Amino acid sequence: MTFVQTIQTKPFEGQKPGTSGLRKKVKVFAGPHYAENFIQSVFDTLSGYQDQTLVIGGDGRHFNSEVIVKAIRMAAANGFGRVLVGRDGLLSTPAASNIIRKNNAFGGLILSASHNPGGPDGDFGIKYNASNGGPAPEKLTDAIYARTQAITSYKTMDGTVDLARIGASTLGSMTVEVIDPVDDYAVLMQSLFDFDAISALFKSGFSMKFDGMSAITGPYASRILEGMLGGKSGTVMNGTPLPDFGGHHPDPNLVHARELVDLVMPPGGPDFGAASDGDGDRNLIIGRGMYVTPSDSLAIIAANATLAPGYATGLVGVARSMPTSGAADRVAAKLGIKCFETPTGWKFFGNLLDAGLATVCGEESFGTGSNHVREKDGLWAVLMWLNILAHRKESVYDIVTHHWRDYGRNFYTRHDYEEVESDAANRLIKNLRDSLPKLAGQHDISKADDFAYDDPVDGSSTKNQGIRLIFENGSRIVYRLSGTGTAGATLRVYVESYEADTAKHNQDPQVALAPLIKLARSIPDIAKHTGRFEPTVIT
Ligand code: G16
Repeated sequence: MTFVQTIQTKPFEGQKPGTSGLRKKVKVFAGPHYAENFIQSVFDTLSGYQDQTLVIGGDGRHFNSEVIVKAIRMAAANGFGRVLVGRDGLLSTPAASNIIRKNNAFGGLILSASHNPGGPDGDFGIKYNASNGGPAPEKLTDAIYARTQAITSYKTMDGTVDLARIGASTLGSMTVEVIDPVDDYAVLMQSLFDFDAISALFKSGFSMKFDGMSAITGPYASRILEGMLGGKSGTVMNGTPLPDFGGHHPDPNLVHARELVDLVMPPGGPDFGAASDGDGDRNLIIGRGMYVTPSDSLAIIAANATLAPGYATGLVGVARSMPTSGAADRVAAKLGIKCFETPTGWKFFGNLLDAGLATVCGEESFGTGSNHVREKDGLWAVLMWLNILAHRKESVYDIVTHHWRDYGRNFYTRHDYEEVESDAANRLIKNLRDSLPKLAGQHDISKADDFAYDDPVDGSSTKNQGIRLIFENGSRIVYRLSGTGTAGATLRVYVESYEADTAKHNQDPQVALAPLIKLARSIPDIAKHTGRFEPTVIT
């Protein structure tokens, strides 16, 4: 017999969800009651979940299984009727979103700190996704935060939970169903993409490397790319999920996916390279001699999506986060559909997707996805690219350069200043905000503002989402502080400039954007505020 236990607790400071849930160091999460307080605060903020289904899964990082078991016990003690959990507590973020939707679940708890490093000294995270499969909207995350500040107790119960065996068992009066993490996701991908054409492409000798970055996507990629599509063995590298991601930073960008980039970029490398992050929602796309920026990837996907069976009837609209380049806007204009500009954070796409206003969404932060789930989806983007490559029978390089020829090129770069002292970063942003009225008119800046978003579906308004300096020729510099870091502050500086002249398209973005980059550093005097003369990461 198992009994509900009520454990007394006290609020913790700082359990405020950021861009994508609560992210803290493992050591913080491992403190007594820390994870429990947050999970109970989520439950306390929801209503009507009695006897309903909750999906639970995580990216397998250090401390994943411990928190999965805590969450299952608390779900049972709080009155959920059923928990669906991935075997060994594993579910990629997009797969979890799919399982929530497919099973009409009440919602889900996703345990991940995404692309942040793992291991005992790394990061951990928890976020709540609602019944649409998408991250909780701000109204809900604000309410969860308020609850974390007032919580006095949480409910849990004892009992064995065996995550290793597929099948159902009970805990108290709740059913615990352990499911295969990959099955449903693989079926969904098969329904969206032309698997026959992609298989034929692999048969024709097309070569690819997918870097699982020792994170969650490995098993998904191995099953789909090597198992179902016939990519040769070894197509997937670093395909076994490890709790510390092999000591690496599972962020699929040019810096952290160096091993893949060095393999694919040179002459003689494979035809196509791709990677995904810690929890499987981000993607990196490269071809021989061509890195595809996430902003360009979104635009190219939007322009070619009808080649995939799941999108053959066309797109209703496109959405991008504000700092993402305007390349997708040009495609949308040509297609005669709307391009929405939202704040950073996938949660802002949810309403547009639910209301049928957008089909494909993307962010400069290596995230692309569609209305098939309510999260960005790394492997989806890779399969979309494979679908495009299989139908167009051109190289990645040609597809990208032809896209620039047809639409012009939005040169783009992001400079990150990581682990800057928080007060200094906040001061820099405040000074910039204060100087907005006088910036317009200087340096050919036609508009200087702090981005605000009015959600066209629920009318909610979100302010202070990034300082924008927009120049007379349409070039932009954007400043914002990351909402996903766990140490100090990360200043992100986004620089973009449009070039219609094909003869100039082959420049290195750092060269093409050099004058703007100089201005981006000098206007707020980044060096003075942060003591940094160069960014830590350039993408
Ligand atoms: C999260 C969000 C994304 C956002 C990204 C970067 O990604 O889901 O929507 O673009 O963070 O946010 P920031 O610039 O605030 O660090 P992920 O992959 O970490 O879940």
